[in-house]
Amino acid sequence: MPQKLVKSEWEQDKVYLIQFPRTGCLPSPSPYSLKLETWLRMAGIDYENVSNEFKHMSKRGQQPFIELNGEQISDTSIIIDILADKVKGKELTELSTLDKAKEHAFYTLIEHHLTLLGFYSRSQSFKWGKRSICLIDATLFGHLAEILYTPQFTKEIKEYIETNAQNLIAHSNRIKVLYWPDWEEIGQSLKMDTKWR
Ligand SMILES: N[C@@H](CCC(=O)N[C@@H](CS)C(=O)NCC(=O)O)C(=O)O
Repeated sequence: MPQKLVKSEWEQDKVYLIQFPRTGCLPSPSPYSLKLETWLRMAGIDYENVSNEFKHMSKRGQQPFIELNGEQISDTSIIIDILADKVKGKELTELSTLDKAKEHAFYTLIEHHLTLLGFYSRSQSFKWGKRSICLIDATLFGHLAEILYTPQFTKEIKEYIETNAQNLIAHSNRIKVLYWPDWEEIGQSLKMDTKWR
């Protein structure tokens, strides 16, 4: 049975990003939402945020998900794959098969084993196309922001990053400045429709 749409009145080709409400520390408490919204901004895709009010979940029982042309699509990897194909040739360059394989390996490792692999991959100078840079950067940022910009219950992980991976801190800060100029405003107002460019 098709899912009931959260956004029942929608515009053709507009991406509706359904995710948790904003929080004071960072735009989303979910690394996957932060990853996806960062990626949408990097890819130059026009989207509108919709709060899930802590109750609307995808058919997988998770958030974030998108609604596009009356259809729900869940899982950030699938969403990004579909949307990347739509904007191919515009903002994101196509990859060779070998680069796709490398991208997939690193992406999966970051997504599932987070930081160490992230540290490693960012310290190498791969000549990847913009498409994989966006995906890996957004994924890494989504996960790292949850550690770097929030109070932690234990200090070990943040201390480890500060001691061993200043490059990653600089990298996250750069993404924050470039793609999240509305970060402070979001934290203060908790608005989902702030202007960022
Ligand atoms: N693989 C999914 C992961 C999404 C995910 O784990 N979302 C969490 C929030 S960070 C969630 O909705 N959890 C609710 C639950 O699993 O009950 C994706 O990439 O979208």
